[in-house]
Amino acid sequence: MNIRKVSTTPFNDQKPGTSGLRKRVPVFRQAHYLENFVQAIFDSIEVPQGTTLTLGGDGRYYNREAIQIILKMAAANGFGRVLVGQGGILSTPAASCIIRKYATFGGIILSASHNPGGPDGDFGIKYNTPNGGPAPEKVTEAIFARSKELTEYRILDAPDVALDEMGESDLGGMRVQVIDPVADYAKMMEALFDFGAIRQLLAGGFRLKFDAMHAVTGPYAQEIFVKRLGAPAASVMNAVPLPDFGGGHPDPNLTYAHELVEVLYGADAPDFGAASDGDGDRNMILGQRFFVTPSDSLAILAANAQLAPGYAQGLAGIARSMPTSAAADRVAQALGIPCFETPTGWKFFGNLMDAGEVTLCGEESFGTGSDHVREKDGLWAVLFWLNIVAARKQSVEAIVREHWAKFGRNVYSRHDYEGLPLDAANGVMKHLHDSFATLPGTKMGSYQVQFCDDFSYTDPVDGSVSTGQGVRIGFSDGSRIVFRLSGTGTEGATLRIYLEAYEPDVSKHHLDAQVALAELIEIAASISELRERSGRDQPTVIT
Ligand code: VG1
Ligand code: CO
Repeated sequence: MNIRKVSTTPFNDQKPGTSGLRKRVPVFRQAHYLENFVQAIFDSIEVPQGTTLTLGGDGRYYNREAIQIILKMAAANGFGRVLVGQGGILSTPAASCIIRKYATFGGIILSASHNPGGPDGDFGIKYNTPNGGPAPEKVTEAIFARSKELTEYRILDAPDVALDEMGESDLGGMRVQVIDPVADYAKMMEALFDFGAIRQLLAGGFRLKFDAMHAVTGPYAQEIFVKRLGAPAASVMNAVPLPDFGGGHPDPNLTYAHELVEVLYGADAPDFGAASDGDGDRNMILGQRFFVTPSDSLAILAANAQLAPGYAQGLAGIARSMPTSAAADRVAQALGIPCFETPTGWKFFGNLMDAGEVTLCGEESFGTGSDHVREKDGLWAVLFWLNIVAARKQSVEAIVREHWAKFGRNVYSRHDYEGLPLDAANGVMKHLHDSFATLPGTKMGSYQVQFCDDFSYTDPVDGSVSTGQGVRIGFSDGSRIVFRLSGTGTEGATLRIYLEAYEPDVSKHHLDAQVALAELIEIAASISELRERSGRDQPTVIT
């Protein structure tokens, strides 16, 4: 066995963000860049000799090269076995499923999620712990600290491993097991949902359209929707994963999934539409000419959970990220179960799920999931919705409207300002902080500011504290504006403005969210001085 110790110097920018380290492909392709970060992971997690690692990615540009490097580094760092998805592919929720099912010593997932791919696109890497979830902050901080002091990394000198056929091979004494990326995951979905009822729904003429956006979920969707549930092959569009996602932006929202949106809002629209992102953990749910806000989706799944076999015994609790609307809180209250509010990012849900405190989790950013894995899960959410539609025999729109009639509507929207100069974005956040003393009590149109703060979270399980998680402006009627800077972008800054107003009056539930939130949108612009500071008067993306 020929292990090479390669001298290196640290990079100073390997700080993981909301979900792992994300950089442009050319950054990752610099000599030693990926290797340094992988060595920093291995050094921080103290790999037990001979243990097993899960490895896979969303198939984006540079996935294959990175997998080969990581395999050789795993062999040189004492792993005894690596489970790697065929072709180097594993969706994020499937990777979480594999880590848990085979009790591996965590896993490395290669993805920049919804960010575009290609030679000049984005690439990303993150470590998931043995519970299957994204490493918590104390682990990512240790990785970052280690990355700043590395002087060498270890890698095996060996030819590349064949990844396209399933089976086992030897790599310098370490076993490489190429596994089916879909089978274990599909089996798990079958155990959670009523496939018989969904099959019947589809056989009865209910039409489904799923957009895989040329990203990782194509093969998963074909296996589950077409093969196991009997949907026509044409139900899955953009089903072939491509390293550059066909030049698209694999983010399942009304802006970037416009191809699907046009179908669902067109003449002869199908009954149900859905899309997932680059790595398969996000979901967008559409009815015929109807969009389900992710915050509402979480609340509706919670309210109807007992209709799915996997959740028939009820929910222990619900957790949502802070900027997600309080629609789920109302359901939790009605069910008499706890509801937790965590910072943005799935890594904050892990402890709550491990402790058995919550069953369902969700984020406004098209992320929903449960304790079946420790990641958000796009296809899981789609199947959950199909299960509910099959059981209730109602359209998506009817289910949402009934929900609003019962619980009231948390009217919600997020406005993203992408690619802002760093100075302008930081200036907006500083200005908001500087206004904390004067804002409370201020009247603005029909609203009055009740409180403002910068959200901080104390994990109820391990007591760890996370500060600076977003500026909240709360109004006396329960409406809310939240300002946050994105932690997943790779260029400039992205400012996210989250807007929420509660509307109990059914006669106003038909209003478009942008109309219903118009006054709050203006207030957000004025208290942040966003237009003056950035020169922008329109968001890049509205969800
Ligand atoms: C965004 C979302 C956040 C999500 C994260 C990772 O982070 O807002 O809710 O957990 O992406 O999702 P940020 O810091 O850019 O707001 V994914 O599908 O990109 O792994
Ligand atoms: Co994702």
